[in-house]
Amino acid sequence: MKEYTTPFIRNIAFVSHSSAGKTMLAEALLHFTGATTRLGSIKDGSTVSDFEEEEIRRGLSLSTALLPVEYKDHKVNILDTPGYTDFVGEVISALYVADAAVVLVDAVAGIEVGTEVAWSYADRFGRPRFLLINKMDRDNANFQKMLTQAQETFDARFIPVQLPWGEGEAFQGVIDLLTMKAYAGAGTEAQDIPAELADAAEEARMALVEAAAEGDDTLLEKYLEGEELTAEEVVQGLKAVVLAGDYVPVFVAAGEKEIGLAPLLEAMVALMPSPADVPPVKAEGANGEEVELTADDNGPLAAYVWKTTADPFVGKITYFKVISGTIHSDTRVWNANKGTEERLGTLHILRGKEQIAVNVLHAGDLGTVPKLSETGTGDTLCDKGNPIKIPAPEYPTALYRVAVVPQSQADSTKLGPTLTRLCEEDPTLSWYQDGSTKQTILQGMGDQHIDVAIRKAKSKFQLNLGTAEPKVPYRETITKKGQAQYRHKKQTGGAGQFAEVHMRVEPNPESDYDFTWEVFGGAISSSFQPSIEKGIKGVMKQGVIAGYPVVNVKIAVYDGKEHPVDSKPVAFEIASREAFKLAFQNAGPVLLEPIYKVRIIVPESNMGDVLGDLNTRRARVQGMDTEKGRSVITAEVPLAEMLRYTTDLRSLTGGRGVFEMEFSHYEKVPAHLQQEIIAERERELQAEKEK
Ligand SMILES: Nc1nc2c(ncn2[C@@H]2O[C@H](COP(=O)(O)OP(=O)(O)O)[C@@H](O)[C@H]2O)c(=O)[nH]1
Ligand SMILES: [Mg+2]
Repeated sequence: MKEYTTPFIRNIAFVSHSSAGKTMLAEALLHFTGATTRLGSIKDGSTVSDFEEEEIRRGLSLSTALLPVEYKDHKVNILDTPGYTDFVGEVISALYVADAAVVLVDAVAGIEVGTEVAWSYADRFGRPRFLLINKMDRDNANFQKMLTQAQETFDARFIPVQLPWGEGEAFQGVIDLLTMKAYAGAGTEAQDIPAELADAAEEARMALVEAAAEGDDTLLEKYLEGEELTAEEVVQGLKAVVLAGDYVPVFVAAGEKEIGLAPLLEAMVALMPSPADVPPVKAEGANGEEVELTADDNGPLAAYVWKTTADPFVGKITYFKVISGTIHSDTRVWNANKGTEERLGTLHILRGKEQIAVNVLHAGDLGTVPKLSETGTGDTLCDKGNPIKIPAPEYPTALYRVAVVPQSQADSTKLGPTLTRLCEEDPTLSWYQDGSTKQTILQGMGDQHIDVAIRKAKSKFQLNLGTAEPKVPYRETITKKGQAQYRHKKQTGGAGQFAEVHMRVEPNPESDYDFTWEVFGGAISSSFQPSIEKGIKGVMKQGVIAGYPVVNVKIAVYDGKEHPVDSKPVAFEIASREAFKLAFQNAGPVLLEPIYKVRIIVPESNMGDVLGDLNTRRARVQGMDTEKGRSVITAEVPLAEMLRYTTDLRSLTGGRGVFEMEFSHYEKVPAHLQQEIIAERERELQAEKEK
């Protein structure tokens, strides 16, 4: 592949709800520009973009693919993202390194939840964007209806740059308002606009020119004085309003039918920013000072790692964007986040899974490098003499958890390292060992997300995992003062054991554990204090009433008895364990449960159902707000009621609801539920005994 310098590079993310045709459009663009000789299909699993085993199996993009399209001396790096909301992490990473986005809308299905999610992240990162009404060949495709829907849904001004030439079965090309020409099929040849569309085109052209004039004061003056703007001036003005986010230009296409490709590519090259056209990236310099980076070959080297994949067959691949400077094959770079040097081998440009070796990548370009051992997603590669850290974007917190269970002894050994490797690839996937429930928890954005991760563990790392319901990490504490004493005595035959401990416990909101020694007059030698504390801490870990860790207690040992010969540390440990359990039982023990702050966004028409459902989940609704047909509900809900909410909300709203949640605090479990949990624990203990 040719070497491309900054002005000739475009980094463009294709984003939308699943199935709007992103992958097929990218496939069509590759085919049209001669990168491939044959148009792949989703049905056959033969697209360049969806090459992973799981993607082919599901007919669905699961991760972002890089697809460089070469057109008229330019390289358009398409980032084809997944649309299914479980994989939103991939969309976030892609939009973070893209300089612009094409938001696709299915011309029949219209704007869907995935479209809105992608739109909101494009807003967050300030990405200029196109709206593309795609699949215009479908029966009942309706350009005007989609345009109106976009205007009603999004807070933006839309300006058509193209009109469809026919709709549905009659869709045969695009009317381009920049050139005022019609383009049939893929659109390599300009022809006159058909007479029946001429008036509509004239009218739309006027609106377009007016929007373009806003891009520049001198243009606006010229326009207001009634002078014609030249074709270059219209493009220049339009590029300015697009970059500023003042307008979202609207296009039409049918990727699978290869209609509208050339005019779209022309527009991407002409109207979308090169990496040098966008605002500088704010990063952190060697002494924590802020540095601003622009896509300049002569700037300091700063390459941001936005994705890594670890495949046992292909090895590790690090995806980066050269934010500033140039990067060369076979050199050494400094990983500023890890504080370590990495040796770069051959740099690559990726096209789907194909790796194309290159010697150099210029500022703004996207590339990959194999086998970096220390570098992970979110790191910055730079010069050792000029360390720079580019901040990573924020990813949503987990919404869905499962407990994973290794299927064999061999799987047990591999569990930790494999989960760690899987999670390194994906900032929205994480795992931990829950100390209180003794489960290994894998958490992510939804059931499909977790399902894919578990399948990957099996196919790539030969790790077989079963799943189980995750238990809620309850905690135990007390509500009032309580005391007890316990005598441990074993003095028949051989060496005897003797210890007696008197203990008081009380609630302690300040900290989990507080111990005081109030034994006076030598009733217990203070040398036994460590054993007594050890006994208490052991019980606190295991729990007293339902097997969950004990928190927020203040303990005082105020009296006891010892025996000159038979008192030993172990005897005091046992006595203190039992004394603590008894005192705890006397102190109004309760279970605490984690409460999460939840924010739910649903169509207004689903609001009643969603609120009704929240009522059955012991939720405390804290706010409701409706804007542009969408309702936002905020509530505090016990985690126990949220374990399968991703699936439940999907079915409540026909897939049109989204939510986010984060841990807030622990709260007392209602008494009747507490009884159930304790009973469940007793059944478990019984079952363990019988084993
Ligand atoms: N009628 C029609 N169908 C299309 C078009 N583009 C894609 N499709 C079909 O829509 C489905 C989803 O396409 P895909 O490219 O995977 O969508 P993505 O999820 O946005 O990547 C597939 O069955 C495609 O064959 C198009 O231009 N017209
Ligand atoms: Mg796709």
